[in-house]
Amino acid sequence: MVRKSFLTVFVLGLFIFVLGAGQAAGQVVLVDEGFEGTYPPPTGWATYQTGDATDPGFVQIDAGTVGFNIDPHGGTYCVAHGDDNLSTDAISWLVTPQLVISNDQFSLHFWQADYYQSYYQYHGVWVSTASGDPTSGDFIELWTADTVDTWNEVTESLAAYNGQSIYLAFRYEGDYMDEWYIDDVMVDSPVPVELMSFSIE
Ligand SMILES: [Ca+2]
Ligand SMILES: [Ca+2]
Ligand SMILES: [Ca+2]
Repeated sequence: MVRKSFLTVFVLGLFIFVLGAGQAAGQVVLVDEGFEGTYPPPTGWATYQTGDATDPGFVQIDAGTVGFNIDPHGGTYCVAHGDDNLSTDAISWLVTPQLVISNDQFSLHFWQADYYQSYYQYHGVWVSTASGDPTSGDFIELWTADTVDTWNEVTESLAAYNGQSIYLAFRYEGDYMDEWYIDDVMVDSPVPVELMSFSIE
């Protein structure tokens, strides 16, 4: 029994050592965007408005921006779509740079909140394996949900896109509907694939 306990501790220690070393070496961060830099939009990102012609689209705001009601989640700035009173529905896109998804552990994480929260019409994240321009018609819906007026994190697996190059896009729709706030967007693969099947005998 003594020998077995020793072996267990030794193997467990080795496992933790390998896992610790592996995480540092294996993490891949494709997007880490807090919208603190110049806008519009961050380098490699793009915005599109495919609905009402006067839609201002996603804008960068801080805690003092007139007409907005939620402070950024991290840092000084975030992006938001306002409750603009237009003639027809806004259809607004905030598109990431092209991302190479090289294993099945990648996921999207972002923080979100809304204001005038009972006026929800549509918030979504769309994905394209072809063009990053929404007018090409290549984007399909990856995620959609209403939210609340306190910051909350969304995590969505990108495992289905392993081996592909993709664009992700935040999509807002509405005419004098809610305000949608987005901050601290990450696309990463925190754990290398080869360690996921490691087991202790
Ligand atoms: Ca920020
Ligand atoms: Ca209107
Ligand atoms: Ca809501």
